[in-house]
Amino acid sequence: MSKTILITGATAGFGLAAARLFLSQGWNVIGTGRRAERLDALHQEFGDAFTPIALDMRDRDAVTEKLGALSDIDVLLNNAGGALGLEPAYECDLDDWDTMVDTNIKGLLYATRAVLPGMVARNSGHIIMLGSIAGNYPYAGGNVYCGTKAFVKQFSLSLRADLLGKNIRVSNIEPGLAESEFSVVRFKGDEARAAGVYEGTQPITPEDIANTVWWLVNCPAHININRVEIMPVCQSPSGAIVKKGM
Ligand code: NDP
Ligand code: 8X3
Repeated sequence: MSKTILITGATAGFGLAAARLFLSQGWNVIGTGRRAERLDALHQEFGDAFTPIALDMRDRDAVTEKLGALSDIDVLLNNAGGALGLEPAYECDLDDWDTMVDTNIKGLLYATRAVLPGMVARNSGHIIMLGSIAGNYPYAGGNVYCGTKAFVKQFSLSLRADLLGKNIRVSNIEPGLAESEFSVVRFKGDEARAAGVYEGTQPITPEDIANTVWWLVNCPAHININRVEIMPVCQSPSGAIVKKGM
C-alpha cells in the first residue's frame, strides 16, 4: 500500500520539490499552502495521488480541523514558513515579526499537534522539520527569523524526548543558502534584490532538500537522524565578527 506524506507549504521551493519527488516514487502526497491555484495545478497533474488543502498555517482552527481530520499520515514535513525583512531589530516592522512567529512557530505547532495523536495511536510515523542554519548561527537582520528557527530546533529535540519509547522519528533539516522563493518573499517582491543574494554562488537547490527528506525517510527504521545541517560548499559558518575602531 502507498505511504502518505503531508507537506505544509507545497506550493513552492522545498515543499514543492519534495511533493514532486515523493509522487514520482509512488507515495500519496497531501499538500498545503495559501495559493490554491498552485495546489489545484498539482492535483490536475498527478490526480488523486495529490490531495490539495488550501489553508493559512496561521489559522489555528483551520489547521486543527483540516489536518486533524487526516488519518494514516506516515510522514509530516513541517516546511511552510519564511523570513520577512532584514532590518536591524530597532527598525523592524512588528507585523513582520508577528507573521514569522505565527507561521514558523505557531503554524508548525498547530500542524504537529493535529497529526501527532494519529501517529501515536498507530505507533508509527516521522516528523521532519525545516529548521535552518539561522537557528544555529545569528546574523545581522536575522533577529526574529533566527529565533523562530532556534525554536524549531529545540522543539524538534524536545519531541524526541516526549516520544521516547514510541516508534516515531523526529528530524530537523537545517539548510543554509538555498535558492527558492525565500528571498523574494523576504524582500517583499523585490526580485532584483533577491537575485543578488545568490549571484556568484552555487546555492542549495529545492531538489537537494527534497533528496535529504527522501534519505531521512528511508534510513533504517531503528535509527533517528536528529539534525542535518547543510550548506553549499561556497558557504561556511564564519564565527563571531569583530567590529574594529569602536
Ligand atoms: P518558499 O518561499 O519557496 O516556499 C515557502 C512555502 O511555505 C510556500 O509553499 C508557501 O505557500 C508556504 N507558506 C508560507 N507561509 C505560509 C502560510 N502562512 N500558510 C501556508 N503556507 C505558507 O521558501 P523555501 O522553500 O525556501 O522555504 C521552506 C522552508 O525552509 C521555510 O520554513 C524556510 O524558513 C526554510 N528554509 C529556507 C532556506 C532558504 O534559504 N531558502 C534555508 C533554510 C530554511 P503559500 O505562499 O502558497 O502559502
Ligand atoms: C534560510 C537561510 O541563512 O538566509 O533559513 O537564514 S538564512
